Amino acid sequence: MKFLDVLAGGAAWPPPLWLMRQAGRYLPEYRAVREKAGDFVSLCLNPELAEEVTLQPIRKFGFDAAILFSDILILPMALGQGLRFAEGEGPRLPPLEDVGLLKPDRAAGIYAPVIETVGRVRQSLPKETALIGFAGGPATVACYMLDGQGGAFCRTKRLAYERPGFVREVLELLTGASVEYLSAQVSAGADCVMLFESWAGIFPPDQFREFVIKPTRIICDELKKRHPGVKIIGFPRLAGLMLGEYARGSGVDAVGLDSVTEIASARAVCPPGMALQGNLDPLLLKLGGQALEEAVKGLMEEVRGYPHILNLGHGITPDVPEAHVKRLVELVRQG
Ligand code: 1CP
Repeated sequence: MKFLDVLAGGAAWPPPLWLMRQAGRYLPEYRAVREKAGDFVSLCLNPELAEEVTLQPIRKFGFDAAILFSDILILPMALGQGLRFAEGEGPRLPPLEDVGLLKPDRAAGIYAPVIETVGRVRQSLPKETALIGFAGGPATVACYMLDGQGGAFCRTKRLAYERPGFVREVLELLTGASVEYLSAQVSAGADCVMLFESWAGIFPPDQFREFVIKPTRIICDELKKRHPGVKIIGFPRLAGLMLGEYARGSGVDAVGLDSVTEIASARAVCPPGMALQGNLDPLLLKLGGQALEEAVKGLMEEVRGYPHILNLGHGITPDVPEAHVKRLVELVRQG
């Protein structure tokens, strides 16, 4: 599988391609299924419908990898924290006060439909298409659990200084739960996994080491012990100058780059031969035209001869025209 060969450090031309959030609201067929499911969480927990939306972008664009349709917040929900998605506003959880209220022993029973989706998707996918399982990085998931919603994560930031023991407890629980969750995905047929540490960039260096790198290291070591050879992509968004330490110290096989990180600079601080993923600005995919053409050509030149997976620097937005995605695929495939 070309995708897995690149993750293992081999260069491929043209590079493999997929897009973060490739299943989503920019696709009319997604919006139709989403309507049928009712709310977003019900869609994530319905294996038949979740399988369908996972496959939609593969059928339409022929990406090299499918990503399981779910959300990073399904894990805290399975651990017993309330979760709802406010229409047009994003997730809402009751801000966590006491780790003792979480029920890690019951989580697997609640996320079982997600694991079933993994098995179904692997059966349906073409053999040459990789299936990516995922979880949120513990620090990012903790941000949502402690603040109860996206934003500046002020409560999490304050707690990290004032009650670091509490934050550590949350992270330890999440780290263990993430190992079980990801291990179940691999056992069910995920070819590799990705850790979305989307808010890694809000932590200063010492907290970054303790809250981002350390839990990731534990997850990678344990997953590799249970599933020798399994590949893990880490996405420490906005890590800045901490990227090198993350790439060398966290145990991941590849790193996803955000759009503000220069690829040559990333290469200079990552272990030689480590696969990189990214990092086209999602706005370019919305704009299309000359700006997109030039950026894709530049990115392709930049990554030629290196192990690189072409992707965006963050998720595709709902306002992206399908024609721009088609053009991106064309530009990448023609090499
Ligand atoms: O109404 C809808 O249809 C919900 C929109 C939506 C979708 C399609 C959400 C709500 N989540 C998802 C799917 C999703 N989320 C996937 C599926 C696979 C894919 O196609 O990529 C994945 C991998 C995620 C991961 C995720 N969820 C992250 C990490 C990546 C990132 O974008 O930074 C985060 C931070 C979330 C939380 C979340 N879920 C949904 C929203 C709108 C958000 C962000 C909330 C915020 O603004 O903080």
